[in-house]
Amino acid sequence: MTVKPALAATTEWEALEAHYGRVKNETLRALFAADPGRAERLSLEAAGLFLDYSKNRVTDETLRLLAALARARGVEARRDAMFAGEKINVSENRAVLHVALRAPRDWKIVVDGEDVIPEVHAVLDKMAAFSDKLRSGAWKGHTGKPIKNVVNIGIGGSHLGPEMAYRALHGFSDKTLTFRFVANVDGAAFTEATQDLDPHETLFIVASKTFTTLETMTNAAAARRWTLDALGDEKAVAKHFVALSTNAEAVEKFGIDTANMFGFWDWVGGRYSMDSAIGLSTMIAIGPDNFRAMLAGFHAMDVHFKSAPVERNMPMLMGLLAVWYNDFFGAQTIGVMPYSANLARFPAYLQQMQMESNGKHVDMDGRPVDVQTGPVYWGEPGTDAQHSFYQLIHQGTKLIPVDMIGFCAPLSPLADQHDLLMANLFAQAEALAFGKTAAEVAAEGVDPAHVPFRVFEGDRPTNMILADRLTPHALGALVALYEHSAFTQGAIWNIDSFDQWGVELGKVLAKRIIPELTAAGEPALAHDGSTNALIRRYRRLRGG
Ligand code: G6Q
Repeated sequence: MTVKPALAATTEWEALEAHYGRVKNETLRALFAADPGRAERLSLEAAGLFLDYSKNRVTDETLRLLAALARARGVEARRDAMFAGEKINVSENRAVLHVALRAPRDWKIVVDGEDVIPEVHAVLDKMAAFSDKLRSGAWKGHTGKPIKNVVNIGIGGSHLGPEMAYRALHGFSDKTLTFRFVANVDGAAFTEATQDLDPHETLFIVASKTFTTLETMTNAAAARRWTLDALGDEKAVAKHFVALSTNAEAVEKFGIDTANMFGFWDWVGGRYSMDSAIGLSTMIAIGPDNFRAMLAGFHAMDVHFKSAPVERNMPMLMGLLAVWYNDFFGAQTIGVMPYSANLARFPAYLQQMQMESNGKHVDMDGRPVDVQTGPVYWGEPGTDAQHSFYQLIHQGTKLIPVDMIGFCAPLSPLADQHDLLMANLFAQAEALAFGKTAAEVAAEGVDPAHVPFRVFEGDRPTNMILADRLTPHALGALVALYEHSAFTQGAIWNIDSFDQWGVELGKVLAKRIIPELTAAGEPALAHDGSTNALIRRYRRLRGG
């Protein structure tokens, strides 16, 4: 394998640096005034999504240089390697094939000599059969009652996607069923999720790729006790527990019949797994047809990402703009503000996807990276966020590029309110970009002493993403857009976006402390002084 040159020393990076020096003080007011065709030229449609990226601090030259950077860094070649099933997750020696999870039956993707598409569809068919049975009431609990409650137990990649999708697609879901999502090992999470549920009518989905994760296994054990305390028969587990995992042996050991296990593969990363078996709760909620529509949305974006040239490639453009702000403007974060109450958990979902993927300090060859990598992603739905932290975005001293997401048709019957929502969305992007000058403030008759407080500098960049409606298809396309944007960023930085050693460490460390909290007597503690004192304090005060 050829070792890539350090990024900052490449011709393309140096060209961007020089260009940044020339354009950093260009204003969006001036760029728009000089170029009536800007909005039309700097926007595009793909997979049912519309992206207006004209309110970014870029010129045509910036975009040309960013595209040149993408080509020089081999983004397209790495993308093709991913679609071809090559082991581009080098630190784990694994293929990266979430794109296979939504590929149609007639696709072929070969990993280690085997076409994975038939297996993908076999699992989807098994999930569909199970979902239909559960939704129709044909799947009965141990005492013959139909299942009314579905509790997904999982954490991280086995939780955030299902929870996000359930809320996003609530309008499409079966309202006779109750869904709960338990992740935290804090017993309050399990207790509160189950306190009003009847064990006779409750199904637990234990979602864990490894089936060894402390939080999930602990909550699954609590669920098992909760079920057996009420039903009093080991055999009840078969009717009240299913598993989503790659680890059949551990599933069997837990006591779940592997007939009730829905599998996936090591080439599906946790944060890229909401469209694998991990999406079973989503499929039960919205039904197999809607789930397949969601997969079609993902796939439509995959096809676009795979085939569009860099300059017209929506995920690549979003990824390149993220690099532009992160590495040249020194922006530390990217805000994501969905103007949709249903997308309340979308920023949290994206946080994991982006930050676990690109929060890396060494490149693919194990050398320290020489530029800043993954930005912090964060956000909240608008309009709520406008009344909390938008102040800092508008008038603070930090540059925060913002992705704004809206839907043209409402899901709610309160259509007038949707107009208010969208008016706010467009107004915020306009205000962030163009601000308000001192002259404009003064012209409103404001006391001259107060004018500075009311000035908005503008030039706060936004991407505006619009879809027709928040449907399963649109959600799939939106998630895939961000997956491939993360991919593009990682390829530019030449980092492994698909490992997560930082998560693995945490999984190991807690195991050492657990016995020290509960052991009888005074255990010998060999941590640092701070950790030793915290453990002793906790032991003193932990109560019964
Ligand atoms: C995702 C991460 C991490 C993982 C959880 C749960 O990419 O690896 O968030 O999903 O730690 O892991 P299990 O599914 O194995 O329980």
